[in-house]
Amino acid sequence: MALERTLSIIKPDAVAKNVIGEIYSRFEKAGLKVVAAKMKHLSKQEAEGFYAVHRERPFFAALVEFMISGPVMVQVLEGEGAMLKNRELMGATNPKDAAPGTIRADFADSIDANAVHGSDSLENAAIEIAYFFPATDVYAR
Ligand code: IDP
Repeated sequence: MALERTLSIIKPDAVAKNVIGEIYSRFEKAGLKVVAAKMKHLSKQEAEGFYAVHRERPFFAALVEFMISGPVMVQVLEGEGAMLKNRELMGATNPKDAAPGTIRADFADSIDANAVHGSDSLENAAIEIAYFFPATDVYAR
């Protein structure tokens, strides 16, 4: 497996629940390293830009409103197979379908407020990392 980087966001619901540390602990136990991180309250424009691929979906407006409802924690995770490993830790988009022990099964309340974002391909990971972090703010560890 190759060393990869992926973008993760702890969404406003999970930040409000005060489980940033619990989620970071899952990353670390799975062998993923945090190589960049910042807390940020997204503007409407930033959230719309980040989720631009979903612009035509019926849930787009609600998704943007949710993502700007409070601060988020944005991080770059690095590790062997980091993109898929993070997706496995997250669980299915709808927490009702998420496997037991996944982040969404344990911390998410609904498909709208589902605790975490994770890049779904390496191509998107590169785009999403660059959306939030200049290359100089991502650290080799
Ligand atoms: P993912 O976050 O598991 O990759 P995507 O399909 O990329 O899922 O959708 C992005 C986000 O949009 C989801 O995390 C969820 O918050 C929201 N979303 C997706 N599908 C629905 C839906 O059917 N209703 C409401 N919100 C949705």
